[in-house]
Amino acid sequence: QRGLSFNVIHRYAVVDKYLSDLARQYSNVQVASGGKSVEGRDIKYLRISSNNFQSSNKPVVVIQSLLHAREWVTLPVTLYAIHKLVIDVTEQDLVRDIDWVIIPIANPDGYEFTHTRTRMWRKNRRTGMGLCIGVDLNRNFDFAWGTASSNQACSDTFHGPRAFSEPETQMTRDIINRYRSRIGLFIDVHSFGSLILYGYGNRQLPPHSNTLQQVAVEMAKRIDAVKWPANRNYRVGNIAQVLYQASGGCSDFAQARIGNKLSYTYELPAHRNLNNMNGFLVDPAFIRQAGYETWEGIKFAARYVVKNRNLYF
Ligand code: 0X9
Ligand code: ZN
Repeated sequence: QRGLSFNVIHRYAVVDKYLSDLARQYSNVQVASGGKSVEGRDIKYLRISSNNFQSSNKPVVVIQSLLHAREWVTLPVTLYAIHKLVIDVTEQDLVRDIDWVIIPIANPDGYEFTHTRTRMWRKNRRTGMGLCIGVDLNRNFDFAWGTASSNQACSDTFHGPRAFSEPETQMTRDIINRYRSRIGLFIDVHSFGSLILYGYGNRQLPPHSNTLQQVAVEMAKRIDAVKWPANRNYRVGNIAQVLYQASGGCSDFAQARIGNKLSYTYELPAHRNLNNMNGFLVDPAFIRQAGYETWEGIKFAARYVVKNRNLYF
């Protein structure tokens, strides 16, 4: 198994087959379906564990990408993590001390639609709301739902008819709830903006926001140290303070459920100095780089969890 190449952004079917192949070839990898999307695609995720995942008591790190369909560069970040945890394992402690849940394509219908029809599609592909299609999955989680989002189906930030109305958000919710007591770190990967954000999207700060801030600052340092092609200048902070108010966010729901542990929304950098180019487009030369440099940050937070596990578990 040589893994997937890092010179293109792979389609759903390619990733789907890859996950199944890994589970067949590596005894520490399980593939599962979290359920079906609106259009009936399986939402697959991996569990990586050196012992039996279910009966293990190691901390769990969850990484998710492509909740927003057009944010293509987020996919190689999770694929790179899988590569370093399964195929090219150079840092054994990461698989010895941690169990991993990785959801590469959280919004498969929207993602395929960006390949076949509309490159800048963001939402899922929910129909039945009149002329407009799609719910913004990152406004559909049950945290302050409906307070800083749109009730208009045509809006790109439409929160849906109710919290967790969508199978895609139910899937992530169920994973969070199932492993809640063991999740030490939850990362929802988005693009773009070079940001590491923590809760909450309504300006309220979690009680351990100092820890969230300090760990994120260290993650950003690790990423910035890679310097390709220049320092990334990652910024860190509360979502509402650094970016804007937003309700129903995935990482906010995760944060509320996992208590004093770590939950972040990552906004990856645009692929290069874009100036007036569109930041969602991906330069092939940046694909591997995005995976590599983001992994530097994730590793820091994952090891922080292991080091401090007595505080959490
Ligand atoms: O607006 C969003 O959903 C995210 N930015 S993006 O450009 N990828 O759309 C940021 C969401 C962070 N908010 C919460 N987690 N509440
Ligand atoms: Zn996004």
